[in-house]
Amino acid sequence: MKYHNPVIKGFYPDPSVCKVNDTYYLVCSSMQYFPGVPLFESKDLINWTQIGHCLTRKSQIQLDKVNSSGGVFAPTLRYNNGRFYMTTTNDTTRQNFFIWTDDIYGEWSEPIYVDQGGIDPDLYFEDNKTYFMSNGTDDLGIGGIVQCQIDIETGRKLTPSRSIWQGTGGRFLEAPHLYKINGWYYLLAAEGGTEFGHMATYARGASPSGPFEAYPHNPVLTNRNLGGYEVQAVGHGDLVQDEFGSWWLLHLGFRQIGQWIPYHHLGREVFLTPVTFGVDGWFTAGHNGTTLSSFELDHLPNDVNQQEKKCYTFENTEWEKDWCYLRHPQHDHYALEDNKLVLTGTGVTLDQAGSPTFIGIRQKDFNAVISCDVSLSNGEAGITLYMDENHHYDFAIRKVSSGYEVIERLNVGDIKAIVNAIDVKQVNRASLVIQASHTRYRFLLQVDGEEIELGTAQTKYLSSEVAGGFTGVIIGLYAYGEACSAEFSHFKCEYL
Ligand code: 6LW
Repeated sequence: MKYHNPVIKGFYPDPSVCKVNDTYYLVCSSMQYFPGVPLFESKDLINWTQIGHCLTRKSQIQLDKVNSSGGVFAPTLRYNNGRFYMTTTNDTTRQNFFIWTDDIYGEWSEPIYVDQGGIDPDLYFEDNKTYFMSNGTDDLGIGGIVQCQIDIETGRKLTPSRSIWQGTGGRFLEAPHLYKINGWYYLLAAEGGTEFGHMATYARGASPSGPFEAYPHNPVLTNRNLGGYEVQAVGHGDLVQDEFGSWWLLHLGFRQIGQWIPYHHLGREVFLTPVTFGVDGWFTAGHNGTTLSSFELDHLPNDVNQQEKKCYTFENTEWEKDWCYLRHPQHDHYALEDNKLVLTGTGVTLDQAGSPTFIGIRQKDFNAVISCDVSLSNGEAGITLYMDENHHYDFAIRKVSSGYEVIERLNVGDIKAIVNAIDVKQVNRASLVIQASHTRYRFLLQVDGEEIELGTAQTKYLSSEVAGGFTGVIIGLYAYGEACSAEFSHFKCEYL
């Protein structure tokens, strides 16, 4: 059976997975977007369905004013004694915390904070003990993967924080996950930074607190030596065993725009890579330690059929699952109906690290046709291809003194310009179409069945390599202006 990577497309970084009975559950980081920590389920590790988010209340996570790519960093999802736990970091306040639920399809608890620094927290449960790990510096000032024991009811530290492994010398040692497999304790981590030098490394020991011996052939997984290969930056993974006893790594990676075009704008996505344990107890991963865009494996059940949703509309998506806001929205500015959306603008623009009137869906692939009808009274409303407040392309209709105009605005760093505009006189509605490819977006106004091209813009100027940060392009619908009431209908994002 053959499957294609990524198994979850679009800006869904830092995956963590656990298996309960016959179902796999997976979470990802979400930075400044709300709700936070998208939550998925699967029966086969290949087809994933979002079931909600873990952070759905402002009391769980404070995102007001967090910078782009601040906020919610990597999470870990674990299950112990009938209870799910999700631990993560609010990187803006530098606080590690966890929440829990006894119903993964329901609400999660209020945050329980842990007084250990660093990022990428992990939980490991054994013999009524809870081990909490993160990267950073321990109480003796030693760096590495730092561990303490905590009271899982209160989060209180029960032991000092101690560095238990210092990695293999790569920069940015992070993403620790501890497992007990066949009598050995395995400590998996990431090194090299979440870009082209990214790696997965690991060590093993006879105790949950080490000492740990590094796998002799680290990194166990990296694409850093595959110059020109589309899949790059693989690392930051979590191990899981399937019902047939095979092991897998779900990890992040990104797809660059082209074979020799080292830019990515879709964000870091979720990849599935096979893992093999040797008789010596060490494991290897992937194809000679690399991740491929597809794997053909005889130990995958033949009845697994990889499905992919290609068309997203208002009618076939769910506002609270598929869509997201920038930080905390003012809900009375959003009228979310099954087949239309009415947005009320404010004075907050897309150029501010705030919460403009904006609701978005992750761009999940390169080639797409994005379309929506927009009508408004005042102000401005339309579609934005949004990486952050300094890197977004806006395709909108706006009120001007002579009536209305449709504009193409490019915002790339210090360059913020309306590069094309069409005067639509007294017509206060527009049918907007954006054609997306690997390298370009084309902006077309549909008038009486004809398409008028306003212009095009390169995808690479919305890439993480240009913008920086840890997110990916979000297809946003927005309204701006105190007196702006905008109606959106017939939204469709079709991947080709
Ligand atoms: C994540 C950490 C990282 O917590 O980026 O670069 C953070 N490495 O593993 C956000 O994705």
